[in-house]
This record gives sequence, C-alpha cells and structure tokens, in this order.
Amino acid sequence: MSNEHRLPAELAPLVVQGTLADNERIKGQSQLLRGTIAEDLKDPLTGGFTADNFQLIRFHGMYQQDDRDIRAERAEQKLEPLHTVMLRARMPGGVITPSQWLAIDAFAAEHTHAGSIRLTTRQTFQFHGVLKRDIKQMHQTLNRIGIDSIATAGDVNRNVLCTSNPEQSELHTEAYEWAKKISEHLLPKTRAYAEIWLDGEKVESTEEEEPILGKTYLPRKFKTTVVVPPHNDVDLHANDMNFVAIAEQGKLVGFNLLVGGGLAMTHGDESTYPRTADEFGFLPLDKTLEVAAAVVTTQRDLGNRVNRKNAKTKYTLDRVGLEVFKAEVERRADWAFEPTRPYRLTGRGDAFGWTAGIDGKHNLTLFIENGRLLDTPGKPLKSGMAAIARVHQGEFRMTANQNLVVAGVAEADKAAIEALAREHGLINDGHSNQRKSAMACVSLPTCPLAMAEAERFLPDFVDRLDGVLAQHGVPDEAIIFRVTGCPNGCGRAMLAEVGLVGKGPGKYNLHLGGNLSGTRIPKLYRENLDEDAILAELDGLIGQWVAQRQDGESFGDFVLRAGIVAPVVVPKQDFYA
Ligand code: SRM
Ligand code: SF4
Repeated sequence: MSNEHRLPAELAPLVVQGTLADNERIKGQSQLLRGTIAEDLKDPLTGGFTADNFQLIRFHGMYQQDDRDIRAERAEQKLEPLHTVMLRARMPGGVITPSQWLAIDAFAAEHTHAGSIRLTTRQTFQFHGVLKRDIKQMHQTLNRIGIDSIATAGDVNRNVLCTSNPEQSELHTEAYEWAKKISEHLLPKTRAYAEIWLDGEKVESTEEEEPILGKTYLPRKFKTTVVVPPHNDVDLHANDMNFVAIAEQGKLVGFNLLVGGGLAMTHGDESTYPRTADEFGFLPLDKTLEVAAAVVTTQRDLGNRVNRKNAKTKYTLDRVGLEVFKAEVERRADWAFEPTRPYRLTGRGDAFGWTAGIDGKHNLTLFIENGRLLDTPGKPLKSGMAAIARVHQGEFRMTANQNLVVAGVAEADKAAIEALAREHGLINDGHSNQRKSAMACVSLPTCPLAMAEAERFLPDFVDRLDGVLAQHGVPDEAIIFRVTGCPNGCGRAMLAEVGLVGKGPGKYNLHLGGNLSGTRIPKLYRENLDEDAILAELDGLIGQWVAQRQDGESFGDFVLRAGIVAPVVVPKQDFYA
C-alpha cells in the first residue's frame, strides 16, 4: 500500500474506537475470503454453511436463505430449514448477451426455485433456491459464459450501475465502458473465488494482497454508479459514490463526483437515516480510477468498524465532515476537484417500447413487473425472453428499475422481436402507467429480513391504486410508487413519491414527497397502516392533488407545496435547478 493511501496521523483521532464488530474478525481471519468454505461445501450433513462461512460466501455473491413460507412447518417436523443459496451476478451496467441469457435461463430452469430469474434494482439478476450440491456447477456455468458473482455482496464495492436509457447511445457506450473499468479496478484481488468455485490452482503466495480494499475489506457495503444526465434511472442518491457524466459536443470529458448517498434506516433508531449524496466537484476522465480508489480507501480507513449500523460512507461523511473527507480524497488522488459542472436530472423512468439508438439500431424496453421472470399460466415471460434471445443479434440491458431492454435491434428484426414479446406477455398494452411506475423489493418468502410483503403485495395493490386514479378522473397518471418489505430499502421506497416501508405483517409506514428526478427523500406521513388504510389515505390525497395541482404538478411536489408533509433538506440544491 503506498503512503498516499494510508491515513495521515492527524486524521487518526477520527477513527472510531471500541470493540470491533465481529464481521471484522471474520474478514481478518478469512485468508482473503477463503475461510473454510471449500470444506463446508463437502459437508453432506447440512444444506447450509457454518459459522463464519455464512458471512464469507456473500463476498462471492451468495446469501444463504430458506423459504420462510415453510420454515415453521419444517421446524414442527424437527427438520433444519431448507437451506439454499441466492446468487447475485456481477453485471456492470446490466449488459448481458443473448447467448449468456440462454445459459442462465437453462440453469434457472434446472436448479432454481420455480425456475425463476429475478432482475434486481441494481441492474443484475438473481437465482433463488440453489441447493448446496449445485453451487459449484452454477459458478462454473457462469464462468464458461464470462459471468461471475465476485463482490456483488459483502463489504466491498458492489455491482456498478450505469444509466441504461439508450437514447444517447454514444455517450451511453462511453459511460458503460467506465462502469466496467471502475468495477474491475475496485474488485477484490484475492484468488479465493477461482480456487473455491472454479477449481483454480491454490496460491500459497504470501504476496497476495488487497491494495485497495485491504485485508479486512471495507467497513460496510459500498455502491457506485455512472450516470448519464438527464436520466437518473440508477437513482444515484441511493449510492456511496456517483460519477455523473459531463459531455462536450456529445463526447464525455469527465465526471461530477457525488459521495455519500444511501437509503437504509432502522425503525426506531434515529442514528440511522436515508441521505442524499454530496457534490464533491468535477474531475477529468484520466483521474477517474484514482479518484474512485481514493474515495474507497478513505471510507475504508475512516468508516466505522465498531458499529455496522453507522458504518456506511453517508455516516462517515456526517461524522468526520464533508470537507475533511473530501480533502483526504484529494490528497490520496493527488487531485483538487474543480467546481461541479452544471447538469440536470429530469426523471427516472424507463422509456418503454421502441426507441431509436446507435447506428440506426433500435431498442425495445420491456416492463417486467418486480423484475420477476417466471412462466405462469397465461404469462410465459421467462420462455418469452428465451425465445427472443434465440433470435436477437444485439444485447440485453437490465435496468435499475428491474426492467429489460432488448438493445441493438436491426430495423429488419423489429417486427419479429415485437411479435415474440407480445405472444409471451412481455408487452401488455393493458398495463397502466401507474403499474409501470411501481417497484417492490423481493421480500417474502426468501428475504430473511422481511417484515412485510413487497413483491407479492404490489400487483394487487396497484390494481386498487389504478381504481383510485380512475375514480378521480386521472387513469393515465402515474405516481412513483415503491414498496420495500423492511427499512433496509432495497426497493428504494425512500426515493419514491409514495413509499411504503414494511413495519410488520400487513403493516407499512407511508412516506410521501419524493420528486420525479430522485433528488428528494420522502417524509414519514403515517405509521403502521394496513392496505385499506393506505388506500384510504391515498384516495384523499390524490383527490386533493387532482383538484388543486398547478400546471402538471407531480404528486410528490404537490404534497410538499400543499404543506401535507414538510420539505426534507437536499444538499446543494442549486445544481438540480
Ligand atoms: Fe438489498 C439486504 C435484496 C438493492 C439495502 N437486500 C438484502 C438481502 C440480501 C437480505 C439479506 O441481507 O439477507 C435481500 C435479499 C432478498 C432476496 O431474497 O433476494 C436484498 N437488495 C435486494 C434486491 C434483490 C432487491 C430487489 O428487489 O431488486 C436488490 C439487489 C441489488 C443488487 O443487485 O445488488 C437490493 N438493497 C438494495 C438497495 C437499492 C439500491 O442499492 O439501489 C438498497 C438501498 C440503498 C442502500 O444501500 O442504502 C439495499 N439490502 C439493503 C440493506 C441495508 C444496507 C444498510 O445500509 O444498512 C440490507 C441489509 C444489510 O446490508 O444489512 C440489504
Ligand atoms: Fe429484504 Fe428488506 Fe431488502 Fe426488502 S428491503 S429485500 S425485505 S432486506
């Protein structure tokens, strides 16, 4: 590690003192993420991973889970929970080729729960329900097609997002290349993944090290985006580190950097809160990787390793102060940020249907409710995707709204692809605008942290919300509506105009007042409501909005202007004007 990337003595008092969180011991003793995972894998007595390995497999992109719908029943029968793993792939910018798609489709059909593929809010896919005996095969299948799951979970830099809206195709291509480069640059360098899952040669070298992440990796998960304004489909304010593309004459010249966004909180714990990211300033392209590493290593050295609830970059910034954090990044990167260049964010939705893109090619954005690709009676969505993959010559892009773009379609192939999409229910003209503006996290039955339903709650709730909008004479309006099964906020309800945050079975907190561009955190309006009570509240509020709104005012803006909720402070608001 070079001196630039070590904490200077004068900042040492800012390091939080106390008993380190147990995850620090686990990482430190893991021999760069190896632990005894390989031994556990051979143990036939349990379907799960034991002791520290339960945490360590996350750094390899997997979580141990069980089906919560049948947990009690199995406990009654004195059986251990039906342990399986969820895998999350690494897909910077969400780009996947048709042949890769066909391979993941085939794996899912054989080895995942109900054969499903789940697109996530961070532009990748998850397999749920993979048995221990199939894990190695899963990694080897992915490896054969050029996909891995390194660092998609754990205390590392996660899958790097990149604006997927394809209208500005050339800029998108450049931005996407940077998303890949940043992802590669910040990846763990340990060979543990190759050794354990791909039967790679064991390296006994003492020189193996983690120059950026360090031997105990980061204090907490870390999230990065590359954003092409005006689209904020990646929801940059949910992320630790954000590179906002600045172009001159259509060419990328550099990035504005924003640091310290994040959405999670814990019910009843005021030391935890959602927070928008702060502007650090502009940097030219050739400083990108150095600055990225400088932000990561600053958070590595100053982040709270005692209390994981306050360990993310957003809390480090608030604790040490923005100026101190920024100055340390500048010192490490040997770069003084230029003033932030003006940019504008206008919205977050995906452009559904056909859009024209690069080289006269076309892109078809498909709405995938909750990102769940599964074959159900009358809705063979997963088969539809496979059918498209068999004929498609371009690529697919997963969006951060859990949707999917069939990208780079030649004029001559448009009709065939659209016909396949329609035939399999992947285009449904009956879907309301409201449905296409709604999103939910996975939640039950696989998420161990879920307090209330989200993905299974959303579709029927949107039917009822559609009814409310129709009753008020605005059936084509849409409110950014998101449900998240607990306050961790995976469905990004804390950047919605209307956000529901799970509180307990069937109960949600109702937050109001996010804006269309995703720069405003909504405010808690009512607590612990059931479905009927939520609809009753929304019915009244939507009625007021329709009667009193000014010039196409959005619902989120209206509830603030009308004083229904108080505004939340946004840092450096000028840049969003
Ligand atoms: Fe998340 C944990 C699912 C995006 C904040 N998240 C989980 C786990 C792994 C539960 C667990 O720890 O055991 C969930 C697995 C459910 C399942 O069965 O699949 C889970 N998170 C998801 C996904 C799949 C939701 C979705 O419906 O798409 C998203 C996967 C993203 C990816 O591909 O990497 C997902 N998670 C998010 C987001 C949104 C985002 O990043 O844009 C957030 C809020 C932003 C943020 O980080 O502040 C988010 N997830 C969390 C947290 C709270 C972190 C914190 O700061 O405290 C946890 C719990 C934790 O880390 O302790 C968590
Ligand atoms: Fe699970 Fe909570 Fe994340 Fe939903 S928000 S997937 S319930 S951790």
